[in-house]
Amino acid sequence: MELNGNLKIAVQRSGRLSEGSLALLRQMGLRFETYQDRLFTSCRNMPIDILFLRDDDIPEYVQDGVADLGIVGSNVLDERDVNVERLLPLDFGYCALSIAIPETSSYTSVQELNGKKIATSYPQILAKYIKKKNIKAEIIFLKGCVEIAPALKVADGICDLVSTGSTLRTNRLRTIDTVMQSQAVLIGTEKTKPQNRSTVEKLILRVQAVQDARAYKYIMFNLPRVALEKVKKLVPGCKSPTVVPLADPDFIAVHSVVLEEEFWDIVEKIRECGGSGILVSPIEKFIRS
Ligand code: PRT
Ligand code: ZN
Repeated sequence: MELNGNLKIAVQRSGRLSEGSLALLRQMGLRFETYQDRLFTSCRNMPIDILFLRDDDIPEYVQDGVADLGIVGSNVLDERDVNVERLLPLDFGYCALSIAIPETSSYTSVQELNGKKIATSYPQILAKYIKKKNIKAEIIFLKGCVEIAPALKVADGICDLVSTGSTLRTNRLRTIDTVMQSQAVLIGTEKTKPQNRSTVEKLILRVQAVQDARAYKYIMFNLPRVALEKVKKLVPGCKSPTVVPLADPDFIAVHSVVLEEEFWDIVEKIRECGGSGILVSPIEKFIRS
């Protein structure tokens, strides 16, 4: 890799976070090509290089300032003692680090693993957790295939990442406790060169714009003019809703943005106020301030 002054972003080369990471970078306006087995690529439209790494290596690369930004699961960060800045949760790569036992086990609480063996790839997180819960268990460190440890009698339970739960079911295991929830996060470092700091700040704003665009919907509807004061409070938008006159002087059109999660409640209230012809569309980018 050439040692240029370009800002560097580290993403997982091939795995569960790769697709979401590349999609986010593209939505942030970065233009680049990727090919299998490529270790890095340069953006066509910005002085930025993307490094493709094992997810486990990303925190150290960022800590050491080799990469300025990185995308990695918070589970990996919590397991390591690394000095990086957690900039933003990224709303993908969701999973839970859970403790599971054989389906046939009679245990009903994690306390019953006291004095037993738990296999995991996350020994640091697990050690802290069982200490907090006052459980003394032997932690068996396995790099992978943790789910087969109980069947092989290597451990009584496991502590592993779960997303759909199908791996647990296939291996006849059931969750008994959840240690942490995890998602992909954007990380940065104080080691970023001064000339790259403003680009890092711009990129963070772009991530927020992409996330806000996903979180909000654009909404338009017709409303009896008399209902405006009531409806203004329902759809305040950024400053206040846009109000457009209609040919019929008793009616107006109202445009605003609403949070996706509040959307249905708001629509019901708009209808109660006499709103009709409600149109909703996705937002491509949303720069709030
Ligand atoms: O090669 P590299 O080291 O980069 O990849 P990796 O194999 O170490 O990581 P990868 O791609 O498996 O996971 C990368 C990150 O994705 C993790 O650090 C988590 O932050 C996140 N993530 C989200 C997951 C899962 N969901 C997940 N389900 N990581 C792993 N799993 C595994 C889990 O360990 C278990 O084996 O998937 C299985 C369970 O999945 P379900 O769907 O059957 O419950
Ligand atoms: Zn890994």
